[in-house]
Amino acid sequence: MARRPGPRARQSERLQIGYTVLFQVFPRYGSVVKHLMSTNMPAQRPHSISLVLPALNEAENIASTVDDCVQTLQRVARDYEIIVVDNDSTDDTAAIVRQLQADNSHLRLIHQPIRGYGSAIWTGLTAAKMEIVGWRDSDSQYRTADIMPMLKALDTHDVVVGHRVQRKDPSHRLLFALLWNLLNRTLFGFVAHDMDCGCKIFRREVVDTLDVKATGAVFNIEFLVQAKRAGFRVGEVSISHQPRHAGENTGGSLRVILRAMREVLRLRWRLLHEPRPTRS
Ligand SMILES: Nc1nc2c(ncn2[C@@H]2O[C@H](COP(=O)(O)OP(=O)(O)O)[C@@H](O)[C@H]2O)c(=O)[nH]1
Ligand SMILES: [Mg+2]
Repeated sequence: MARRPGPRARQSERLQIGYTVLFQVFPRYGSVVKHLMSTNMPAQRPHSISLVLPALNEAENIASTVDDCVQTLQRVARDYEIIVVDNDSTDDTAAIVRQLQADNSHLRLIHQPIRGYGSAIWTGLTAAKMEIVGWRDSDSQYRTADIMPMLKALDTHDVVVGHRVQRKDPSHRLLFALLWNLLNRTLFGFVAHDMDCGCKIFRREVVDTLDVKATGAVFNIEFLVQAKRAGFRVGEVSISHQPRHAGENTGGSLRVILRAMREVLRLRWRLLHEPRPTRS
């Protein structure tokens, strides 16, 4: 005997019909509503998620970032963990995380002795225990709620990268990003529009398959290039971006930029000789 749909299913059916009518009559407004629905509604199939937060001297941001993560992960995940990876911050970043741990057993703190954005993220990813893994920067530039449409995109992709369509960084950073993306596209072919975006999620199989060696900012590039070489499907979703309100940007310093240029050329050379990662 056919079972009557529950109230949740009926509500979702009504929304779907309403949306279809709206889309037929006003295609433009329909697509805006579709976008809002996909970003505001919790994912249909909750997953278990590990989110890594690399943090270097983020005392002013870390509590609000962790709170932002908790708000979203509680809604979309069956189980979750937030892993803050700190590199001997000279401010109170680690002490604040320890205080927050008293109220949240899902929050972990890892000390990574080797400095570097990439090594911090890789340490967090390899310590992660859940089915879906990802990272977001722990400054205030991202909204964790943006991972909702990214989770949906994981239905058809293995790796989902955020795309900061309206990136809110100083103009010299935007110019550098343009040249940087051009260089990477020339060296590795197209992988995603915004390879450096500090918000990415993927299936755990990706971490188990790859061995990403870049320890600094080029980690973003190597991670995606290696994922593509291994045959993983890389997709992207538009996300929001805010100016940094507190703490210091590290990505725009001349030292970081020069190191990134050197590292990315080395990466190109290394990949000529390195076999493709194989999926188990
Ligand atoms: N653990 C760790 N985190 C880092 C390091 N460098 C940067 N971060 C973090 O990585 C994120 C991105 O850094 P940010 O300076 O905002 O980069 P930008 O937005 O590209 O200028 C922030 O959450 C930083 O705290 C590092 O060496 N170690
Ligand atoms: Mg930042």
